[in-house]
Amino acid sequence: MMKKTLTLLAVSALLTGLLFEQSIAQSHASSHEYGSEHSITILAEDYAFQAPDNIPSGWTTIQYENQGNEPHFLVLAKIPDGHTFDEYATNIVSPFNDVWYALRDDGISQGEAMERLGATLPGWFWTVDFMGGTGVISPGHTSDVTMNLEPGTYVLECYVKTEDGEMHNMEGMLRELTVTEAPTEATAPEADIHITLSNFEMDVQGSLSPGSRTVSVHVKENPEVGFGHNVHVARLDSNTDVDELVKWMNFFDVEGLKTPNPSTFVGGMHLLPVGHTGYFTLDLEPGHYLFVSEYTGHMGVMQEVTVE
Ligand SMILES: [Cu+2]
Repeated sequence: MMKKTLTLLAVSALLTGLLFEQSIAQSHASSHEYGSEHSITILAEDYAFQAPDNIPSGWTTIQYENQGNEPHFLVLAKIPDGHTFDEYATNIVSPFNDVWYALRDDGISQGEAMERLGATLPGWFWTVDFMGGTGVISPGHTSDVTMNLEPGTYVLECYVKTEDGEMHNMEGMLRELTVTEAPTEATAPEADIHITLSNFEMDVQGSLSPGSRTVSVHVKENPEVGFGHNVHVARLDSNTDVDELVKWMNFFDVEGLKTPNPSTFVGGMHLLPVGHTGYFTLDLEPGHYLFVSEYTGHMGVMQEVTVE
């Protein structure tokens, strides 16, 4: 009996040693190979994010799972030095909500809404760096996005609206994330579809055939007025009204970004700074897709794509 126990211990020690060596070999390999990744999971619920509080800086893959019954996205906003998460909630999210209520309840025009935002947002809002995130993701869907995150204090946010027209960030989808100085050794993934966003065009190039794709999104320029360009990927079916879908993408439209989602949203990349590149994965099936920007889609920053 004693001998058997010892033998088992010896085998177990040997296995542990082997596994230990293997894990060293693996972490060594994954740190240096092209395309290695550091990934975290963020869950979206109605209406909260489940997410870590601290993550390392550098290339980060976020597996974003929408476990709610409503569409959700993820915005990563990097707060400028000297400002805090609480200030972001009070001085930025609240004025947006006030202007949204004026659009919804008082019928002000989109032009008036922009003017009011200009008058009520603090000057430092325009120095917030939007560092990516996901496109709108349908309930039950998952999206992987990869961005290069600099150290700092970030806000995780979703401002899709409920059926009653309440913004999700006001309902609880607003959370602080600290990106620490410690770097990951992950590198950028290799893309097989390339999107370039400029004024006012969305250029989509690459392997638009069925399969698992990695899409790069590069922001070449941003309009002087507004918030910039992002990418949302909607799968179209035979009765999807593309004009209505583009209208839905506009936050400032009274019916815009309001639950329920008018189409199945399967991926995308949220606002990035000019000159930056982010990545997202996409499982393409034969059919029709619309790649569309939220704030600038109705100005032409979109492309319909057919996968044969
Ligand atoms: Cu949401």
